[in-house]
Amino acid sequence: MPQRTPRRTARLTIDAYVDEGGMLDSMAEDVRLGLTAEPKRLSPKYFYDDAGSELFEQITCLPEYYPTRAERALLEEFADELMRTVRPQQIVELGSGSSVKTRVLLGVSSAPEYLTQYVPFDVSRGIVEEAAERLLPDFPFLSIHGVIGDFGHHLSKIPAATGKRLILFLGGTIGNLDPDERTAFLTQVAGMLGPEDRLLIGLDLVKDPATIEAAYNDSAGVTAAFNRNMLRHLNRELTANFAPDAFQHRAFFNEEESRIEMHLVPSDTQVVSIGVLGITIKVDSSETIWTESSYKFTKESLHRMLIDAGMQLDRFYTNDEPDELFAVVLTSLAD
Ligand code: AVJ
Repeated sequence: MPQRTPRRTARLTIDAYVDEGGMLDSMAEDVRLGLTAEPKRLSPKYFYDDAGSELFEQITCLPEYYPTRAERALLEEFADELMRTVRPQQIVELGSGSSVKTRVLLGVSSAPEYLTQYVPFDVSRGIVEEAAERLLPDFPFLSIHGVIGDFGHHLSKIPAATGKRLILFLGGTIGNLDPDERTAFLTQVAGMLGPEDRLLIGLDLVKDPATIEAAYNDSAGVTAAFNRNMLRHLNRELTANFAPDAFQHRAFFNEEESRIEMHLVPSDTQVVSIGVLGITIKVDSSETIWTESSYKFTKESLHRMLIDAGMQLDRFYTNDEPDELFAVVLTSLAD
């Protein structure tokens, strides 16, 4: 049963399976595990409180941060062909956020011929409700069924399709998952697909390290603020006393692992008490707190990732000019 009374109108349903209380408990446990681990780590999902989501929106508009623009250009260029190829009855979007990009797919002229349902799946109820309010008037042929949950526990709550299903996992968020997590997640998503269904993934591509590093070290310092803001989020939710300004932002491209690593580096040893956990942790000046990995793909690593999850590549869409910045890939169950 959904945690909170489902919201229902003729064309809108929202089922919520997570609530603040539950998220706080799992946050506290995640933080205890991460900050007592070696090296210290925190999950990138804790970037996204309201202030963090706002800072991320700013990041997507930065001249150095190419992924969002590159993905949008690809969706605009190939949306018609993509939708005519798949003709989905249901579109499910994992990590839907503001659903701004999704409009490009919902807006193709052929959509009313086959598309009847959009299922935004996100951990934030507010952002799903706002997105639905904006979409419903513009797409009268569509009903929206929002599911508020987290990837790890609530994918099974996604309503069944009555026809072909197209699942979207856009924005390069797949890059945040470490290889094992990625295979486990993709295998779970593969379990939601039948032979006719498709999965569309947005992923960032390996390119010259300077271009990648610039995207995470913007001259305006927005990414640095986004990184430090995680500590403000923890201070508020877990009654901690991190001094965010005592931590430097560091983001570099680890070529061997093909990932951007974002870290918070203490300018000197920090002793932090975390009230909700009743613990005090020391972040030594020689240590860092690893806050995000953002993996970049090649065609080889993409193929390997799909094969490991029992999937196959159908279409590889990438930018011509400037070349191969980002890719949107259409995939299906392996034959
Ligand atoms: C939203 C996860 C795709 O990894 O590029 C942006 C988040 N982190 N700048 C990414 C992010 C730093 C972004 N994703």
